[in-house]
Order: sequence, then C-alpha cells, then structure tokens
Amino acid sequence: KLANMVKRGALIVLEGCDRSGKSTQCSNLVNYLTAHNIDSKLLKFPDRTTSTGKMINSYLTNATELNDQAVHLLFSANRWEAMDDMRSMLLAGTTLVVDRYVYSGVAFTAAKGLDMNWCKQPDVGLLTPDLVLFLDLPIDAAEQRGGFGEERYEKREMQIKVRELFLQLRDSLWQLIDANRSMQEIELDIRQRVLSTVDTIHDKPLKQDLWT
Ligand code: NYM
Ligand code: MG
Repeated sequence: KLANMVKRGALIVLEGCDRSGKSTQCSNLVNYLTAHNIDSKLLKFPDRTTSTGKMINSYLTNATELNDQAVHLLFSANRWEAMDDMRSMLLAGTTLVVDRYVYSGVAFTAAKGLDMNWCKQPDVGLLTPDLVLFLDLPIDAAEQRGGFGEERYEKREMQIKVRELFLQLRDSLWQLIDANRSMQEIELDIRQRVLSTVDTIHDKPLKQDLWT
C-alpha cells in the first residue's frame, strides 16, 4: 500500500535540568540531520508562542502567580494542543527533535512537593517518544556554566530535586548522556544514538499511549 511506503519520523526527546546544554544540542542535531537529508524539525516545550504558552511564560518570568496544580495543567495543555500536528508530521516522515517533554512536566512540579502520580495523569495518552536522551550534568558544573538565570525554578536547591526526580522517571526509552564533556563530544554521542533510532524505526507503529 502506498501509505506504507512513507517511513515515519522518529520522536526524539532531549531532557535535562536547566543549563544542561539541551537547547544547543537540539539545534545542532537538527542542523546535522537536515544536512544529511533526514527530514527533521525542532520543537520546544513549553511552546511560549501559543495562548497557554503565554500564560506559562508570564508565570516563569514571575510576572504572574498561579496555583501549582493550575500551572502544571497548563504545561500539559501546551503539549496536548501540539499533538495533532506532531502526529501528522511524524506520519509524513519528519523526525521531531523535542526540547523538553513530559519528564520535565513531572519532575518540576513534583519537585515542589506534589504527588508524582498525580503529576503524570494529565499527560497520559500523549505521543510516546522513540528515544529520550537525558543530558546529565552535575549541578556544580551547571552553575559554572554562567549560573542559572532569573526565571522561576532556576535555583540550586530546586535543580537538585528536579534531577533526582528526573532519575526516578527513567524508563526503557531513556539513555543517559554524560553532559560534563566538551560540546563536540556530546554532540557526536547524541548523533550516533539518534541515527541508530532513526534507522531502526522501520515499521514500528507510532504509539500514543504514554504512561498507560
Ligand atoms: N517546565 C518545562 C515545567 O515546569 N514543566 C514542563 O512541563 C516543562 C516542559 O519550564 N525551568 C519548566 C522547566 C524550565 C522552564 O523551560 C522553561 P525552558 O526550556 O528553560 O524554556
Ligand atoms: Mg531555562
């Protein structure tokens, strides 16, 4: 069948604490894939351009206050509103490189003391990644990279808790990347893992059953 001739794209997620180098690595990866004729696109959560994203942005920049549960649900809604487009792009053969996903959603809210299982519920049924790369950087090294910014959550104590929670969320999709190396070494490492995932996607169905 004609529909089966298009190989779907891979859903690749990069996760990590603030200052772990995710954003740089995500854009380098997409540039590399594009240069090698692998159709790919960079996405980022939160997507601050949508109406939920604007509310999230105003919360993160301390312009507004929101209840912890409410902002958690906004982060999740910000993902849900992207799902239809993401599914279409993946099925059309585009590999998506996603800067943060549900793991950030759970780790950051649970670090405030909310129940982890409660935190997972709104994301149940989202697209399941093919690969999650966790860029692991010791907090001290992250701080040496110019320190955390001004946004909410960018504090040492918070980041330590977030990292612990991230590690509790590790599942079979995860691969740990030692982010305490040169940018180039990390980039090569990530590239190899992503290429082998893209190569082995074959006719694996795209799943939308996260945390079910
Ligand atoms: N964050 C990100 C959450 O608290 N929940 C989420 O669901 C997501 C996707 O927002 N400190 C936090 C993590 C970051 C902050 O992300 C903004 P970024 O990548 O710094 O723009
Ligand atoms: Mg940040």
